Amino acid sequence: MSDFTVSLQAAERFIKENDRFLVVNHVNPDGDATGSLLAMGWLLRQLGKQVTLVNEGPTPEKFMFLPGASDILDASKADVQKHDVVITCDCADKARVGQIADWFAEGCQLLNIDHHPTNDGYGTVNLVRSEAAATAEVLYDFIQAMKLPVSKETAVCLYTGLLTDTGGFRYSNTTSHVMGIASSLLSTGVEPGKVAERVLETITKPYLALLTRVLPTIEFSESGQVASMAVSLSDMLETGAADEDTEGLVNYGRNVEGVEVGILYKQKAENQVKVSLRSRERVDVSAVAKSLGGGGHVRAAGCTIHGTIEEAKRILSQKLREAFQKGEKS
Ligand SMILES: [Mn+2]
Repeated sequence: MSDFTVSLQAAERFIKENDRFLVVNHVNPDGDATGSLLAMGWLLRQLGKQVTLVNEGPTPEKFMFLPGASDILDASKADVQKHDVVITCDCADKARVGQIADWFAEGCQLLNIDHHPTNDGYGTVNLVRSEAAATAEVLYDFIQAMKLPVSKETAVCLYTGLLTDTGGFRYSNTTSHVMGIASSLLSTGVEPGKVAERVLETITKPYLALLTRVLPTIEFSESGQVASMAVSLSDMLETGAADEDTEGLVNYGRNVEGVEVGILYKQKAENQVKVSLRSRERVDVSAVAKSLGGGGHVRAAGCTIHGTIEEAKRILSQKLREAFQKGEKS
């Protein structure tokens, strides 16, 4: 029996043996985090369980069309409810849940469902498959293993997770397994054009305002292989952009021909910079991020640097020089 099959069975027991669940995802939730959270909610309700779904902040507007999205609590506005049984979706480590950690009772039982290679196995039960394109893929396999039907509500949530974490079925994680799952989700009645329109195509005016400020900040390394852009606190404030509006900006640099690594420096506070890294085919950016206390995937990762944007740039340029040297040796 494979390790993953053992984990599937342990996860099934975890769900069957408990009745009241707190389901959470990571700070600044993306399509996979939100889709998995909601799909887990639908799965548990289908089994007659009591469910509380919570985000650290508000659910991003573009995911509000997902069935059940209006039931997700906003932890920044709700009273803390302590829970003994917790399920985390799409969180590589416990700290990724942010302030929601306050909702975990001491010694709580925790089921960790994820697909990040940097996942540190912090759960009581860990259902983690790093080859999966999305947590939604792991969750679909889990529902299949439990021999449960996939409702249309669950399907649209899972489809959104697959669609966003594969960049619209374009990234190298788009396997035949992913497409097989997508196909079976469509057969429940999911409308792919509508989902793509909502989560991939539609942009907000603050996003456009932010983009016009951030594109001119692009800088290329001497070799032309690294392209970086920066977002300051005032850029966010003056354009009225939300956190979710910075998503995808990093790809503009990475997509320039000849560029291997794209970086976005995003100032979070006077002395705190969130760094997003994307690579094309050679550099393992999850290793770079991990060496700076962050994590992620080989082609998409991130970390937080305590310092100014200029200090973060110096640290990253040193780390990337080393990563390129490693990439050339292997
Ligand atoms: Mn994910």
